[in-house]
Amino acid sequence: MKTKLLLIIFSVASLNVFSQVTYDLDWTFGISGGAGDLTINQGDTVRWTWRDSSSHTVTSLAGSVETFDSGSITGNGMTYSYTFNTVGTNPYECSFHPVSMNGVITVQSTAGVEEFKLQGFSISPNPVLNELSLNFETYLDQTTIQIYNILGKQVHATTVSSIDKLSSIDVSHLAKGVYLVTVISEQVTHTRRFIKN
Ligand SMILES: [Cu+2]
Repeated sequence: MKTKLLLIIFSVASLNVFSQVTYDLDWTFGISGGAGDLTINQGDTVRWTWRDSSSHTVTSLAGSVETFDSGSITGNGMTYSYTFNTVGTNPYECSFHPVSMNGVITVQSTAGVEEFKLQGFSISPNPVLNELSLNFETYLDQTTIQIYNILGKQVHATTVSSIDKLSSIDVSHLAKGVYLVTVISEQVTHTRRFIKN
């Protein structure tokens, strides 16, 4: 925990390294009740893609911190993109179908938060008997760890909201053999091979 705090304080000097991300949302009937919701960072873009042939809009509602309106767009595969620069919430809807097409884009501040990108990782020991250690170069935000056997069958999957530089997985229950451990974080994927004894 102490390490994480120090990293955050240290990173205030490097705010501009934040990379912008484009998020994709399908835009069709039934995108409501949370399906149209996203939480993004300041400077990120949302791209809505029309998934039917009806006319729709992407229109911010009163109460949105930003004002945006695609106007009426018709055609499967058509898109509308908007880049969010203001921190806050943005309820929006299709003005033709407000009940069945709506959502909320929540924009988080990037101030004071370092972007910790997965830049690969090392594992030890290899071969492993009981506990596989994963060594990351940085602390990571939301991260998924998956283990696949040689046949491509997933035998382990965990997703955590944050992960320390050194983490371990209990693999004592796995059969002897060759496995792949895949780590996915912020749309970056890295895989390592290990042998379970
Ligand atoms: Cu619509």
